[in-house]
Amino acid sequence: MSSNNDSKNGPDKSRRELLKSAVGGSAFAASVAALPSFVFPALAQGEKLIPFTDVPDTFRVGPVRPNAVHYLDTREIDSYFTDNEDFYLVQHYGQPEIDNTSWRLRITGMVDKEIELSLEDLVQRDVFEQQVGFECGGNGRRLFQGLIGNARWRGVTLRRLLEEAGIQEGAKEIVFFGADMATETIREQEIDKSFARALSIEDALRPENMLAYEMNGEPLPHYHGKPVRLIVPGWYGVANVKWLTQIHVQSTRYMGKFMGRDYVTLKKDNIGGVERWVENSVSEMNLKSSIVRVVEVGGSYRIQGFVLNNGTPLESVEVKIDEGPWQRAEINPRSTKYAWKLFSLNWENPTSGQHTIVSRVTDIDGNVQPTLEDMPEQVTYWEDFAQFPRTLII
Ligand SMILES: Nc1nc2c(c(=O)[nH]1)N[C@H]1C(S)=C(S)[C@@H](COP(=O)(O)O)O[C@H]1N2
Ligand SMILES: [Mo]
Repeated sequence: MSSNNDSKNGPDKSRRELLKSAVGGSAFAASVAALPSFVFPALAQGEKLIPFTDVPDTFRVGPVRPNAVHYLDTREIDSYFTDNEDFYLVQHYGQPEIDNTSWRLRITGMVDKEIELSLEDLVQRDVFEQQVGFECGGNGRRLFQGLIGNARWRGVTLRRLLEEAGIQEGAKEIVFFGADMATETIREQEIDKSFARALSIEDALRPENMLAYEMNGEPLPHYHGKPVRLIVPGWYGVANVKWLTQIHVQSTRYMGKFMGRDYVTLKKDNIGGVERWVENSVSEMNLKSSIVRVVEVGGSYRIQGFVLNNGTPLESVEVKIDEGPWQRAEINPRSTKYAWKLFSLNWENPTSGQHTIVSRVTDIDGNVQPTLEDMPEQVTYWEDFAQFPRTLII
C-alpha cells in the first residue's frame, strides 16, 4: 500500500474513510495491521522496536533537567505531536524565571507608536493557531536527530502587532530579545548580552510568524519560553526566541552572537563562477528526511521517519533497503504545511541478517535531499541535512 502511492489524494482519502468507518467497529482490529502506525499512534501497542546497530549501547537520553539541553530518543517517536515534556530543549543562557503578571512585551524603535503589552493584552487579541515542527540548527546524526519536535502553537500573529505599531520607512531589521542574559567575553571585555535574533522586515512580515503563549493546549511551559515566544515556521529552532520581552525595529543590521558568530555556517559555494567559502546565518530549514524507527507488528515490518523543511510541498519520500530500488513511502496525510511529516514504509519479508536502510525526500521544486558525499564542503556542524543511512539486524 505504500510503494504505489502515486496519486496524492486517492489512497489518503480512502484511508481516512476506512478510519472513520472503522472507529468503534469490529473492522477496527482487522484494519490495524494495514495502517501505518502514524495514522493512529495509540495503536502502537504490541509493536516491537528493532534496535539500530548504528546506535551505540552507551547512547542514553536523560530526563529533562533545569537549564540543560534535552533531546528526544527518536526511536520512540510514536505520536504526531511531541509531548511538551519530551520536546527538545536548547537554551544558551539558561532558563530565566518570568512572572506572568509583571511580564511586558515592548515594541520599540522605528515604529509610529511604541507599544507595551501585558499577557492579558495579548491573549485578548485575535487568536492564531498552527502546527509547527522544527529542529535545532545543530541537530544531526551524532544525536540520532534528537533535537526535534512538533507541536500545536496558539497565540497571535506577529504581523498584526507590527501593523499596530506601524513600521517606519527606512527600517531594515527587527530584533527579538529574550529575557535571558549572560556575560560574554568579547575581545577581552566582559559584556552582558541578551539572547537575540533578527529578521529582515520582509521575513518578519510573513503572515505565519507568530507569538505563541500556548503549546499543545497548555500555557507555554517555562522551559519553552514562558510566557511568550516567537515562532518562525519553516526556520531552524534558533529563530524561535523564547522568553520574548522586546521587539525592536531598526535601520541597521543586527550583528549579535547568534546572528553573526554562532549558528553561522561556513561552506563552499559557487559565487558567480568562483568557488568561495561563504558564511550564512542559520535560517530556513533545509529539505531533510531521516529514518528514526523500525518496528515489527504481528510479523510485518515498518520503517518510519520524519521530514522537515521550509514548508515547500513534498513530491515524495523514498526509502532504499540495501542495494534495492528507491521505494515510495507513505506520508502521514494529517501533516500540515509547517508541521513535520512522518512517513512510513511497509517492509515486506525482510531477510534475516544485517541491513542498511536510508531515506531521501524530494520537494515539488525538484530539490532532492543530498547524500553526505554530495553535500557542499563545510567546516561547521550546523545544518546536517544529508541522507542518514541506518543499520540494523533482522
Ligand atoms: N531566549 C532564547 N531563545 C531561544 C534560545 C535561547 O538560548 N534563548 N535558543 C534557541 C535555539 S538555539 C533553539 S534550537 C530553540 C529551542 O527551542 P525549545 O527549547 O523550545 O525546543 O530555541 C531558540 N530560542
Ligand atoms: Mo538551536
